[in-house]
Amino acid sequence: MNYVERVLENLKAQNPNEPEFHQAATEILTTLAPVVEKHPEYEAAGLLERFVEPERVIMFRVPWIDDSGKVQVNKGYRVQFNSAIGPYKGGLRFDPSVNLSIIKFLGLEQILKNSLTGLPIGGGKGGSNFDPKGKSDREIMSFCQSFMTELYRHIGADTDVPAGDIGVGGREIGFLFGQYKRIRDEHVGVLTGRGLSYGGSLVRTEATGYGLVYITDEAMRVRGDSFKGKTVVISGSGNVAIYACEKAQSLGAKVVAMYDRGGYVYDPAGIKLDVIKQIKEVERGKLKDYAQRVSGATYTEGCRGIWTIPCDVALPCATQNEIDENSAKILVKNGVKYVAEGANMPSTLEAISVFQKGGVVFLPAKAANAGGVATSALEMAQSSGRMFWTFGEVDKKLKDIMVNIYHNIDGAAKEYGYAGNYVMGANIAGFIKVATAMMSHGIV
Ligand code: NDP
Ligand code: 2IT
Repeated sequence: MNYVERVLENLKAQNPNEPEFHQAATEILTTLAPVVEKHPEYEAAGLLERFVEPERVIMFRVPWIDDSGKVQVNKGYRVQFNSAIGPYKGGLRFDPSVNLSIIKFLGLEQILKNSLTGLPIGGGKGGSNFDPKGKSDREIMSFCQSFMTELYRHIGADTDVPAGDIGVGGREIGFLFGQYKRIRDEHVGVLTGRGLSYGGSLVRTEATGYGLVYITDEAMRVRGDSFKGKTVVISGSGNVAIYACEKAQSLGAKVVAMYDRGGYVYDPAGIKLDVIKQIKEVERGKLKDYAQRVSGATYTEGCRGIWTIPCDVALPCATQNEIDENSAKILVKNGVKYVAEGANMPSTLEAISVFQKGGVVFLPAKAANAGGVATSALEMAQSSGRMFWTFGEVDKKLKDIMVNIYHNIDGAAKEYGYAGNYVMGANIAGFIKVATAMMSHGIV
């Protein structure tokens, strides 16, 4: 067994019942074999063993009282995975599916993603199994205040800076920030994705979706191609999906389908994004209503069917493992040319292999959705400098970062003899910076 195989085997034995963590670690570690072969000093320094072990895992009780007066208890998590290149940075996810395995997979991915941005941010992730669906604003506030009453002691503007993810948007960040400020008596950039009136950055709301389209557009540009006239399918209808749709449409693409947890809408004339925004952002409603409001659109219960719609570009922007091997085969058979991951780990390992064998340009999450956390780092810079950049300034920096990431992962893939394999390129390029920093720090 080689070094990578031993570390992976040990990880699985020591962390049983964490399938998502195993999946992310397998994808990453297997691609790092050529790097550790080239650098035998990494094995001597136990580098991979340290890389896959979080620096700190915090788990806590989150008690709160619902509108009927009943006491509710949720689980809270923050995994501070790696601070070699900067303070821990990564989102908070509030979703009933959240468990330690999911937070650890997200944290591990975040280390390499944050490295790829080129900005000084380490990797972390957190969240709760709290379900925001159907809760009143008062209940959301009560939960967020209780969550922060424990979390505040572990985070800080130079220590660990959380942000949003599934189920955590501007409303939740506001309540979390208010409670942090009240307890600590500090108005600092301890969370990103803040409102513009209290230190947030322009473009942060749009950043992940816009960034996803910018990097895909660059992959197209170098191939003499563009979004113009392309048929696009986007899964999800949350923050990432909505702004990916907005930017793809502005570049001349036709987005024909989106989904939420209930099912998918197919609109052959092109999705009316103002209707989606009204339903999902304003009403916090269900996509099912779209078909009632837009003639010519159809709604189908269930999610997977969305991948049977023929498209040139697929942008999975909802959640992990939403594209399995079978869906990947259907997409390839229908002629998909580009798959770029807006969500974290939306493709199973088998699906990735189908895309790569099928000649699809496949841009993995840690590169493709890095625009969100990159803009978070720009928000941190503005907070520290107590100044604000214009929309155009932040948008230009975001675009430059995404274009750089494309060329960085493309270059790393070529350097190691895997031209066009952006899974290899992203893992290798992201890892080398973190490994170099860890080697400088000694055994810590
Ligand atoms: P949101 O909560 O805003 O939206 C999530 C969307 O995905 C919603 O439409 C939701 O449906 C749908 N969804 C969630 N879980 C499921 C599921 N199990 N089955 C089907 N649909 C589901 O989250 P974001 O847009 O912020 O995040 C989406 C993805 O992007 C996640 O993987 C996240 O980790 C990743 N990401 C987010 C970044 C950010 O800046 N926000 C940055 C980088 C990655 P419904 O509307 O019914 O709730
Ligand atoms: O997965 C992600 O990169 C995010 N949810 C955004 C993290 C951040 O700190 O902005």
